[in-house]
Amino acid sequence: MPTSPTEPVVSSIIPASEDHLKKLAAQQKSRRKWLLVQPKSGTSMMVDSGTVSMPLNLIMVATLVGELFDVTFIDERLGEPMPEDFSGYDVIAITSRTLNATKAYKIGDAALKQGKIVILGGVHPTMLHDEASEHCTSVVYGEIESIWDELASDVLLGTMKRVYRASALRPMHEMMRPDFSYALNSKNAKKYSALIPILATKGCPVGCNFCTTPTIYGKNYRYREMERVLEEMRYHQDRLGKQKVSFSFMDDNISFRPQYFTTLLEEMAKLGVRWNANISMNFLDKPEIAELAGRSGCDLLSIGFESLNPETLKTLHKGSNRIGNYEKVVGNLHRNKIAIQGYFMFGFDNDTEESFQLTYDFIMKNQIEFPVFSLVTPFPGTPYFDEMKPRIRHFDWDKYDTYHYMFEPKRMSGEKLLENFVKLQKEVYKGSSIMKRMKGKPFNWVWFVNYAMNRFTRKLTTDYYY
Ligand code: B12
Ligand code: SF4
Repeated sequence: MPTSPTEPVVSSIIPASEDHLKKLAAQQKSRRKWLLVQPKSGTSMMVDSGTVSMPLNLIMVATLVGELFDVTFIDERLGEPMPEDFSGYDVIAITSRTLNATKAYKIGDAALKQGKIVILGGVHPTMLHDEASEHCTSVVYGEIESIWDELASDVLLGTMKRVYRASALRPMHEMMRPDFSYALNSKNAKKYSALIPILATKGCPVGCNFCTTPTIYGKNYRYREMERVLEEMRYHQDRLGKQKVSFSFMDDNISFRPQYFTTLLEEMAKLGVRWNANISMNFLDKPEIAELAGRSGCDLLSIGFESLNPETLKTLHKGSNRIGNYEKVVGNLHRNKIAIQGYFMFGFDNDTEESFQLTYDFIMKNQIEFPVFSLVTPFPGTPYFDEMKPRIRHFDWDKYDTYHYMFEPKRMSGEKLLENFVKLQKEVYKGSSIMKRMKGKPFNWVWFVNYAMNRFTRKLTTDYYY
């Protein structure tokens, strides 16, 4: 059972200066050794298999840690084995989302038994720090950058606290360029997607009730100095010796500040890069924005349409989505050759069989290139989780991957929900539907995704989702 979040210990110490930390580290007999771990989840679905994206979160942790300590980086998703013996390390630091929390805890337990300092960070330990504390020495609440000085100083002095939580977030313009060598030096680095993860902004004030971002960062929206983002892009162009480098923005909602966003696009157009991002649709109904996005090298935008049911949208508090705008947004993007990864969720209390038909019709009519279907999943720490807790069928974190049946909706049985869910996916990804949806689209990786989804959905049954 999950524990509910309680007020954590707020870090109050005066932060040590960078110079002071460097001196402290230099005084130690040998540099402390950190093992940074990206665990693989236990889910049976296609989440951590095949090509995976480079884990920007852990790369950013490594970039900071590497300034003072020796770093070994293990990404289990690449098939890199976890050592059973941790004697070569002083600190084991693990990143975790809900879907790999069980695995993260197992590694934490093993390292604690061997007397190591274990640090857990990422969305899940942040949301459930009481639960996470049972499997580590310290939990880091939210981003590492805002508490790094204190954490580093405590590791050096051996005075670890149970929870590190910044009383104020650091301005994001100070963010260093992530050092990708930690990921790229792996002998299995070929399994990483060629897209380079990049971050321009953090936070999202929209406040959807199922999302962890507003809980962790509140209504806060921060952004980096534009020149730093562009400098990072130029760095990768130089490193790879080509102009057309593809970037994937990891921002929660990159377009929230229109002025910043449009200036960034104008600058990217000059650089000649390619890019994709998560975006909320609030101002994509303006044709000139879609035109600018296309001109700036955008290949694909990931949009959470969530539902075609207006009642459901109301319950999500997703004010940026207006069903009346959906077709306009899609048309604007398609006219500018931008493909759409459309996210659709099912299993809401207002869902009926008609919701599936409406979604199917919308996808087919509007030729959505890459539809992603998920089952609504209340993530711990969100208002939605608190609301749904009495009705949730299990607290098996391996199944919190948005592809498992979580609770029975009010207007249809669980069985009917899953039958329709499977049928919709098979229909959308059958050969003839792919040909209709992809007619006239450029031949690129989106076709391969459709092909892989066709193979996957052919064997799909409702059993996958229990
Ligand atoms: C971009 C993104 C994606 C991308 C890339 C993911 C990737 N490989 O990193 C894509 C589209 C592939 C994706 C997929 C999915 N995602 Co996603 N995604 C995000 C998003 C918007 C940003 C993540 C990010 O990289 N941020 C930038 C980095 C730098 O920040 P960060 O991750 O917060 O890391 C900082 C801190 O957490 C901390 N930290 C992190 N780890 C550690 C470790 C230690 C030791 C320390 C000290 C600190 C620390 O310091 C870091 C640096 O500042 C988040 C929302 C969010 N804000 O977290 C959702 C989010 C992580 N995704 C989510 C989900 C549900 C999914 C999917 C299951 C969706 C799906 N149906 O396919 C999959 C699962 C993929 C997987 N295997 O994990 C949920 C997870 C909820 C949860 N409780 O686990 C989130 C939180 C959104 C939400 N609904 O609330 N996602
Ligand atoms: S718009 Fe996206 S990032 Fe913002 S609160 Fe909603 S789900 Fe989270």
